[in-house]
Amino acid sequence: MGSSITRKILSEHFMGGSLKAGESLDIRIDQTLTQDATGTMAYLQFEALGLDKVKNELAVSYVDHNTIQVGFENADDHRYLQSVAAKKGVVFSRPGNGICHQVHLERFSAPGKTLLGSDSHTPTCGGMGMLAIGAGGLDVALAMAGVPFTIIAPKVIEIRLTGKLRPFVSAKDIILKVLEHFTTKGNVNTVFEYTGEGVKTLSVPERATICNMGAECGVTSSLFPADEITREFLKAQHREVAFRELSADSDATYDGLFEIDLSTLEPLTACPHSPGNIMKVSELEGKKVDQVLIGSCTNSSYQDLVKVGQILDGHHVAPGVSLGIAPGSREVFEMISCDGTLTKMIKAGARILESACGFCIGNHFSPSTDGVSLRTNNRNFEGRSGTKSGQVYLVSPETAAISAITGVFTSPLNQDIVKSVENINASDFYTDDSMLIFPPDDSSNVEIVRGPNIGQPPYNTPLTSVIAGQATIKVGDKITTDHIMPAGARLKYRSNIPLYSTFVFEGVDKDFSTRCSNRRDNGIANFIVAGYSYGQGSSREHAALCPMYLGVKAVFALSIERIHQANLCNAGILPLTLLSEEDYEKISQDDELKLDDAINQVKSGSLIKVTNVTKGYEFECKLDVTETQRDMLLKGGRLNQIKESLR
Ligand code: MIC
Ligand code: SF4
Repeated sequence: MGSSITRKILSEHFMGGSLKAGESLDIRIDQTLTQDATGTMAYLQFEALGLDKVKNELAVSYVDHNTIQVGFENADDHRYLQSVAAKKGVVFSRPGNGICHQVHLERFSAPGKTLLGSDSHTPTCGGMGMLAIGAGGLDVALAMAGVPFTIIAPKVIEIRLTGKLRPFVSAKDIILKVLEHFTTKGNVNTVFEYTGEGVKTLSVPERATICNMGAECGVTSSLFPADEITREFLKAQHREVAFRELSADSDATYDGLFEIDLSTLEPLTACPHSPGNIMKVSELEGKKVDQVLIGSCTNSSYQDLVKVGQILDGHHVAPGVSLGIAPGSREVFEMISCDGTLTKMIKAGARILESACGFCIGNHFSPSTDGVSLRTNNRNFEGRSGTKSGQVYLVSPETAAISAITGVFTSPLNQDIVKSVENINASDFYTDDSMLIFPPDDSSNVEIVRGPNIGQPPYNTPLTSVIAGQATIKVGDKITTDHIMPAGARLKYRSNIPLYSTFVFEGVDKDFSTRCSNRRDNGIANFIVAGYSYGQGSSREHAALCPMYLGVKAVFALSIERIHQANLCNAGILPLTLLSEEDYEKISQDDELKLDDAINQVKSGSLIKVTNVTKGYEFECKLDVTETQRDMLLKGGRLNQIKESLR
């Protein structure tokens, strides 16, 4: 029986457990990446492990999320990150060098390697044939310490591409098609592996766009083969030496198949407020647009921006539209500035933004009240843009650029303003690594700089035998980590857990945090009750660390997304799955819930008995965790567990 690429990479990195889908598997991590918003906590946790240097092949620390620097906090974080990188043997990518996933794809990705990143879009490098996985900061800190990473061995779904995209239809439309089919729910512990003749028609950056947004389906990763196109990309990046061919065996077996004929695709959009709400752009034709934003780790490659330049050339942004463009990396920025693309953009009236996450994380460029914003990024969760009533639609760069000119939703296929676009694949990138700082061999004189924004990683207490408390909040389905732990204006508090905690569930229930801390201070445990797909979206472990700080002891949900489930366990919060929708319906907010004999229940079983004291009944829920997670839950989290093992 032949192997998929996923199985091949997993076997090469096998460190323990089982490769059988659904079972716990430990793998070796070759490369790690962090970004500043999750990175400060990851390095504080790495420091807490007490190691002199990182132990994995390559660790890179990027600064791309918090580059706004209003107040001292972001700059404090940057200084800490730069100094701790030098001390611990980590490559530091300075602010301005670009978005982590774009820069990593360009400068470090390599076929057949594993990459663990403290950002949910780490799978972007799957476009290079790399098994790239997003995780919480602590898991990345442990990977830097050489500790194997535990996953649930994934199912592998084949996504077979046939045909060729028509001009004006792009990679973004492929992944939106995938999202339409698979939706944002129910794809945990799965890898999407792309096969078929259509693969050969896609460049590495296009493949990366597709892998990037697999994260929105909730999969562990997405993967393309490494072929001649990959070799050409690496050669153009002056890194052909990193190339290795990688393909699935001809008789490889998969756990499912989805076929897409690329030649039949048309421009698509994800409507508010979920990347899974897919419609054809043509169905919205003529709807007024207020804002257009092009960039983010999904669509900011040289190839994307050259197409945008071609569309904007000789035209002007409509009077009712504000257009912002953020090149994904300094390399892309420099290239578009030399080839005339940037001039076309400026002449068209575009506002040129820094090579950073910026608008995507709600750091700036929030739309007006009820404003319609067309964006090329990957997430359109309610409020993420910084405007609760903002209507964010996710589209391709082609759709975004043409709609910026017309001022209304315009399918690039149904217009005669721009006759053609050419797909330009650079054969020689302007590689310049001068914004990467490589760590010194001898770091004994390096001082780690800690400004007042740099706090300490929080610790939980070991599990107690009785956990008695209240359902402090009850929420519905698809609660994202943006709901739990807002970013945007609050992002600068990532390194200060006590302060950041005051904003937990801010946009959902602004009194949540006060209610929680009051109960915690009175010895009452807090519980969160939720529907399906709780914790979807980002890898931010703050969505577990801050609730932990507020005294949340368990989450009861109909299902919990992979990275968030791991973050909850790392924080020592019980991730409990409700067995039926009826069980979910029966619990009301503020009900008193009690877990008796919790230590023995967690030690021994997968089913946990809970009493609803207020309503006077008992129910069971599932504790679906690995043995390591069970142990960390007992010890009050991963940091306690690991520190004990290092003693
Ligand atoms: C996101 O796109 O939601 C983020 C911001 O990049 C997060 C990481 C974070 O919250 O810092 C992610 O995707 O993991
Ligand atoms: Fe940055 Fe947005 Fe990509 Fe997250 S999704 S890494 S915020 S560009």
